[in-house]
Amino acid sequence: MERLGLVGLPNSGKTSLFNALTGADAPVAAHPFTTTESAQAAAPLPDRRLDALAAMSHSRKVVRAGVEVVDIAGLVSGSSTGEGLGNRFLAGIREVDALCLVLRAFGDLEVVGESDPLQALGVLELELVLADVATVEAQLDKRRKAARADKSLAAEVAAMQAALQVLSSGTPLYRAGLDDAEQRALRKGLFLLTDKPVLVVVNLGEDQLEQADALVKPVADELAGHGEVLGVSVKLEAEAARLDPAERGELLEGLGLGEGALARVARAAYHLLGRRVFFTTGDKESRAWSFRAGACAPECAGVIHSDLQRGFIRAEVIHWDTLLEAGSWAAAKAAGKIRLEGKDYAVADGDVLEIRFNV
Ligand SMILES: Nc1nc2c(ncn2[C@@H]2O[C@H](COP(=O)(O)OP(=O)(O)O)[C@@H](O)[C@H]2O)c(=O)[nH]1
Ligand SMILES: [Mg+2]
Repeated sequence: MERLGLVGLPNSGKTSLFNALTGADAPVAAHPFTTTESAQAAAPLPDRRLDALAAMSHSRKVVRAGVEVVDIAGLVSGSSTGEGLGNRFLAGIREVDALCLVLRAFGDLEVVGESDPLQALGVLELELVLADVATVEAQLDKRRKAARADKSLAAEVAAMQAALQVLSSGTPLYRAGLDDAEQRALRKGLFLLTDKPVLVVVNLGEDQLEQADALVKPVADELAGHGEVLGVSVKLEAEAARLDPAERGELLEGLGLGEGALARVARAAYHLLGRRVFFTTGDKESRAWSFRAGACAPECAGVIHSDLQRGFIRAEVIHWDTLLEAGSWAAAKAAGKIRLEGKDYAVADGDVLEIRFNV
């Protein structure tokens, strides 16, 4: 499972968000370092398409896709040089696949800390950038020497030089628009922090819901499309998450929050990680399977079981909404709505599959 790391200043609401996304019960408190070790848990991906398919098939079981969320211990100004929990947070960040920056906008006199999301973004990015500068500088000379003997390392050295130039101007690599080849070259030899894709949660107070757009916009403008920015009242959503589904729906709809922001955060994270889902559905279970964006039918079959990939013949495919309209697999088949696809078919997010195979 891919891993999403929550990163933010103390008391920004990371642990509250972690609990709300994962249904965990980690201690939340107004102290700078309540969390000293990284906690991790799976966040199921809410998916109304899957719920609808399960209802159609009268499935006895529903299995969701998900991402692993990691609550990374306290980052403060100066962390890159050992302040606060120092380098411990850096190690935590190196191990995740994408970052979720949690920026505090809520005001609360009882909770120490600033309520300026743009300023928090600046502090976080600076610490991450400084740590990356140190990593690249420590390796660049060694690689240059190695590249003199081994010409195949030239691209890697060039990518490192380009990265160092970006970082030295204070810019995180996720803002630099590096091309795929450069990114691959960097990932080969270095464990950087800012080369990961980024999602930003602006943590709004319950009293700030009406100003949400005004509070989110400056952060979105600052990132200029290099990361998705979502405004979330984490505390409110965390409280809602503890209710049963009917009550939760009522509360969120009543506040004009629709299905709630947690579903949006989970989905944005999922897409950020380059993951998509296809479904299988039947009376035994309806299930969302996670696959790599762009994968073809045999690779997707392999997500279910390696035998299905090895012995892949064809995939029976229908998009989830077409299947729902038909009312059942049998009805869709009778109406000629089920397509037969071969091994070059690129599976789409939301496809329902049945694999024909022979081993
Ligand atoms: N008023 C208010 N308090 C919040 C909100 N989100 C978090 N808090 C409080 O801020 C404190 C720190 O939250 P926590 O999730 O532990 O932050 P962390 O240090 O980033 O993990 C706790 O007392 C939370 O109850 C919010 O949206 N509104
Ligand atoms: Mg915490």
